[in-house]
Amino acid sequence: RMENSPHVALLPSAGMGHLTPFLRLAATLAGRGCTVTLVVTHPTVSLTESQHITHFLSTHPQVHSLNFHILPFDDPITDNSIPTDPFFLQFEAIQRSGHLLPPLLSSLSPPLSSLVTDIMLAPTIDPVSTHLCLPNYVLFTSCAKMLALVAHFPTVSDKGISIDLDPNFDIPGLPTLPKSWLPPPLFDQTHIFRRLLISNGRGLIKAKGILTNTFQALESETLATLNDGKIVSGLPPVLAIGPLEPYEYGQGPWISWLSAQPAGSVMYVSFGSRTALSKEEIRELGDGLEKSGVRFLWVLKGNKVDKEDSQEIEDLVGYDFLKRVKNRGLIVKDWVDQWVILEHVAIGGFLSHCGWNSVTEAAWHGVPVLAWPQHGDQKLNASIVKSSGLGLWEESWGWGGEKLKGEEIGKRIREFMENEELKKKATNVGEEARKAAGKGGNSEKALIEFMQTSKK
Ligand code: BUP
Repeated sequence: RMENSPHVALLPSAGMGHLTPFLRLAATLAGRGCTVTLVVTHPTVSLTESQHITHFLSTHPQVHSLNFHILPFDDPITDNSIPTDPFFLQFEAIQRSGHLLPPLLSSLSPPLSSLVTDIMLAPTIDPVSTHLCLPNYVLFTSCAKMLALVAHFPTVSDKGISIDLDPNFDIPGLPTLPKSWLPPPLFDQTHIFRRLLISNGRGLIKAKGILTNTFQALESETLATLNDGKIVSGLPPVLAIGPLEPYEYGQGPWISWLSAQPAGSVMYVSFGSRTALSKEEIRELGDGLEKSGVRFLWVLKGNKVDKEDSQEIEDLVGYDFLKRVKNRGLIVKDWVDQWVILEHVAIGGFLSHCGWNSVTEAAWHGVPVLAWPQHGDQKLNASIVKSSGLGLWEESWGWGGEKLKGEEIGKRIREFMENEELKKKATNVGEEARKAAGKGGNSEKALIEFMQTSKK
């Protein structure tokens, strides 16, 4: 342990998109001599989360863990015909259990120096950190543009500004956004996502600092505006510390298949850990991949929550399809190590929902992204993919692919995989990403700054 090193407790919320950056930061801080405690929420929504936490703790014996048993919660607003997203319910359940944290956290030894918490805990953590006299840092797991939206949105709500009529949306100090880029539940006054986003925005301002998994070269304008106090006055300093790197590299049967494919020939297809396409969307995407003529590695999900995902690949895509593409496509349903896949020389592109972790991972490896946002922050993320040169985003595809046909998908995939100009631009983004996180880079400096202020 480093002399005078800080003891940092990390509190992730729910879903792999939130957990992954927390585990990466935990390993990074522990590797740099900090004492680290991971607060483990019970129960988790997905099996993947609990498996990753167990595995992480067993391979990082130097990281301590603290069990946090949350109180069960059912959304009273839920209309039975539209079940609320189980991850949203979990965010709210964690927020409602915040009062259980002070006795747990104050029992730790050596005493804590700071907390690093997920944005979804922001409203609940302020009384906790005040009570324990501990500085709280938010680790924001999406892009800086989404952070700007979260910081600004309470003002929209306070002023009763209607966002329904104007086709555009303004965040002070930033270029106007088309309203269609915002997460759709923001337009529903009663939606749990809107309620959470507003309370998170109010909580955010009380943090000591905000760490984000992005890097200067990717979002310099937004980061500067956030730190100028233009978006909301009193916003704590925003430190870009990304892209966060993995703590281990997994293997799987897919590796031998990938290794048999020519360099740059394979399209990796994944919509992240919490998006399951409908049966029709799966059929059209399969048709598109087939028509594109390119090789592909497709991570398929049949259900939002893995515990409820029991369908076989063949049931989802059909036996005939599997037979037709067997020489150039591999479809998997198990968890894969996406980082290792993106790193592989056979990969030439990534058809992605643009979850923020996926974007930062593609950026690191300089893999061109064909953006196909599905919900939440993903259009904002896709806009960065496009503006940075990391990839292409066909905006007319909208959210998901309700009306999209295989023909169109296939044509785009083929054009995208042949785009040499894009490959060069994505390679440049990769160089910037690795420079930022590497020794002496902006992100490394910001991380050291965080560790030093945490020590005091
Ligand atoms: Br699926 C899958 N293997 O099989 P995002 C995902 N991942 O390593 P999401 C795997 O999970 P949110 C798999 O590399 C990334 O680190 C992937 O996070 C990894 O999207 C993470 O990309 C997924 O942010 O989360 O899952 O939709 O909605 O919170 O953005």
